[in-house]
Amino acid sequence: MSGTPFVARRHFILGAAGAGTLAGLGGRATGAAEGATRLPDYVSWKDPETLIVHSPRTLEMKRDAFGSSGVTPADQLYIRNNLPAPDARIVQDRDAWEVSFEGVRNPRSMTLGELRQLGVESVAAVLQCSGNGRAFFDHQASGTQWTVGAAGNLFWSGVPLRRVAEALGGVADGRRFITARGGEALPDGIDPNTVMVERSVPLAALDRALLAWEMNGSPVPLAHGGPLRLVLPGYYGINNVKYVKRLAFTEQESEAAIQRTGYRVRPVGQRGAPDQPSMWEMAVKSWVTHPLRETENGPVQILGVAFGGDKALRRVEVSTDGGTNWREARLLGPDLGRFAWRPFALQAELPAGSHLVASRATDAEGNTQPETFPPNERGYAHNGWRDHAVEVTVG
Ligand SMILES: Nc1nc2c(c(=O)[nH]1)N[C@H]1C(S)=C(S)[C@@H](COP(=O)(O)O)O[C@H]1N2
Ligand SMILES: [Mo]
Repeated sequence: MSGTPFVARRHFILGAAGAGTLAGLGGRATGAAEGATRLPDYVSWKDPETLIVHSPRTLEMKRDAFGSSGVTPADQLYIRNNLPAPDARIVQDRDAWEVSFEGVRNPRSMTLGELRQLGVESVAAVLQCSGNGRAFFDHQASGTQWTVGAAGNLFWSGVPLRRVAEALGGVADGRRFITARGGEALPDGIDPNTVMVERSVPLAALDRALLAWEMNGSPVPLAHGGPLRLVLPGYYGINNVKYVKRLAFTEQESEAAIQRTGYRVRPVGQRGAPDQPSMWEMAVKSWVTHPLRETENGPVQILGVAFGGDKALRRVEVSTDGGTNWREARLLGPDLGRFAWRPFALQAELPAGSHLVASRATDAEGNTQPETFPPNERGYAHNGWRDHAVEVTVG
């Protein structure tokens, strides 16, 4: 990479990628030469240089912003809100936040202050939107055109949900799902089921569910679900309900549209229905984060991130010739556990010309990312390695 300072190259990418511009929303602007990126007020504390603003409720992290130290800084983490975030007053007195617990033997509400006394655990986990990679499908799936940046690796701490259930007499008989509802204010005059964020996951997830009040060492920011968020390591983002207000062990899945028909994997052209697979456990995935477009002739460190999803990560391989030859990459830093991602590096020599640089991860059960991933109506769950590869030109 001699000759080209990293910063200069990065700015080239920023300009070429076309940072989203939102007029009239207020918030922080970069003033930098590549054009102002305006952040909505509720996320004005984020780093505009590292984010693409798709809409006021959907912010994506730029591909060149993923570092190689394993954790995603809060101010670079993507944002996905189905509804406007609640008022900032809810994080003024965090310990007063109340959650109602149902489907336990002794149902009642508990405050965050009480929950803190029940127990505490910490976990590193990938948070990834179901539609991360949607932009790589050819069928123009509706929804935000995320490439790789609707994902991050975070440290969470909070109380294991199992401890809370135990403190409330245990899960009631016959309950098969954990159902969590977000604390957003709902518009008047319409059926709540059509708009509310309420998700159900199988009760088996109780062995990993955390009610988290801390993210990366700080109280969970409102934008990321503070004061309290349900964290389900290994499950897609949608199940990680922010500002959780009601937590119920239920016999059936939620009747909310976001559960019944939303986040269902089905063939292109079909409507969502409850008998189709729900976006629950994540699959093995990886992507290259450097180099992305151009690099100098000579040795280069190919960098990226890889994770097993619901399973631990076993290995990641890199190809610089479009998938003909693969070499195992080195996993960097500490193993942060089954649900975390791992940065990887491979030193390569890239001769002048054009190279398709790809990565391909394998989980602990031997599942490897496929070369291609079949389209589905809403463009969920893409982990095909070819579409995630980058075309690098060496000058
Ligand atoms: N209450 C609530 N929880 C929510 C959402 C939401 O809109 N409201 N969005 C979900 C979706 S689709 C994703 S991908 C993640 C995004 O989390 P983040 O905004 O903290 O990155 O939160 C999930 N939890
Ligand atoms: Mo999402």
